[in-house]
Amino acid sequence: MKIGLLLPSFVFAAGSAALAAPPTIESFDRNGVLTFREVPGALSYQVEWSSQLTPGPWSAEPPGIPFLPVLGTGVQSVTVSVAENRGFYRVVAVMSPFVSTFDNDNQGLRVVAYPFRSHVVDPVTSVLPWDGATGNPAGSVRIGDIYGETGIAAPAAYLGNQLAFYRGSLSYDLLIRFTDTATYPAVVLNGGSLSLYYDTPNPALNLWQLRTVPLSETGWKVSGTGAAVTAEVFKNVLSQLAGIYIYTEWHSGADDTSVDNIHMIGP
Ligand SMILES: [Ca+2]
Ligand SMILES: [Ca+2]
Repeated sequence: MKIGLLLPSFVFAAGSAALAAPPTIESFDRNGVLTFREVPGALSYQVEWSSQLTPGPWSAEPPGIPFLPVLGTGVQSVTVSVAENRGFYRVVAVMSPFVSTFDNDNQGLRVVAYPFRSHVVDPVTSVLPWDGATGNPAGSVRIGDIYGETGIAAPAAYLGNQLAFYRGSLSYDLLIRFTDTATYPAVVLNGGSLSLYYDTPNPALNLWQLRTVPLSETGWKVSGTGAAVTAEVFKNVLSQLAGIYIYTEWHSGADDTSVDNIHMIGP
């Protein structure tokens, strides 16, 4: 999974403006010194080139650079060839997916009390029970009817600036044992000042079911108003995530829900 772009020409490169998508290009001078800002969650970077902006194809073969390590310094510079009089470069981040398979513990997730179609800045959380006997395969988390609206919350490593996952997806396996047979918000992204929610029909009862939610605006709604979400708002929330919540409350009354195999992957 890769993201990011940069579009300066080999020769018309000086002071190229960065695009909105990460990793952002800070500068690209006539000597081929290309400086870009690193993104959270990247495993490595590569510089790709193409003779045309769209549709590519893009290649990391020379004069591209197939591997650049993460320096963790925020910004790094590399030198690329500007000998050729045509083409474009871009920097691509190879993203590390977030994965929770709950083999041995709850992996830092918490139970969260959240009004799933509203917004709370700092919701109440509590310890998430780990279930070594149940799972897909065994090892999962299991949540009862703890709060008025109950879900599970991702740990801090999933939060902050996760814009690099834009156009990726969040998926998980869910097993519910009680249902209202109703549509509820399956996932919430808390952006600090507002939340976005993604409605889905109820899962089937007593059956592990894979759910995949897009990390792009289509299908998401704004907390409180229920308004559709623009790309700008979605990317803004993804760039300052204060919470990711998976709904486990599919019944008015008792709940007993298992969750396994959470994957947040890039595009
Ligand atoms: Ca498992
Ligand atoms: Ca309930």
